[in-house]
Amino acid sequence: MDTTAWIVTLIGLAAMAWVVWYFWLSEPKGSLPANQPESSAMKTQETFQIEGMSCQHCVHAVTNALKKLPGIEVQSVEIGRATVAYDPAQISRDQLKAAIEAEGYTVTS
Ligand SMILES: [Cu+2]
Repeated sequence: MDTTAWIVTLIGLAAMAWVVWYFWLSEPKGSLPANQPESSAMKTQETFQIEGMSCQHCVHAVTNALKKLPGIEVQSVEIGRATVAYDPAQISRDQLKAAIEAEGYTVTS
């Protein structure tokens, strides 16, 4: 009875030690391929085709309008187009479109 209890305890300790060792060892491996850990919540990527943009002023206006919104990562803005990643739990495509149109441009798709 005592011997069995010792064996069980030792196996339990060995198992716990192995789990700790395993996670310590695997942690750096697991973080290597994750290039964008912060943007994992930004699941939805959307490109808006925008009419009415003609110069860098327009690019800045659209960029700033989008950056003010919550749950959004502005990926690229150029004349006629804006690409963003956003968290649909925080903001909708319609709200993004409305923010661009509030600056005086037209979202065509
Ligand atoms: Cu302009």
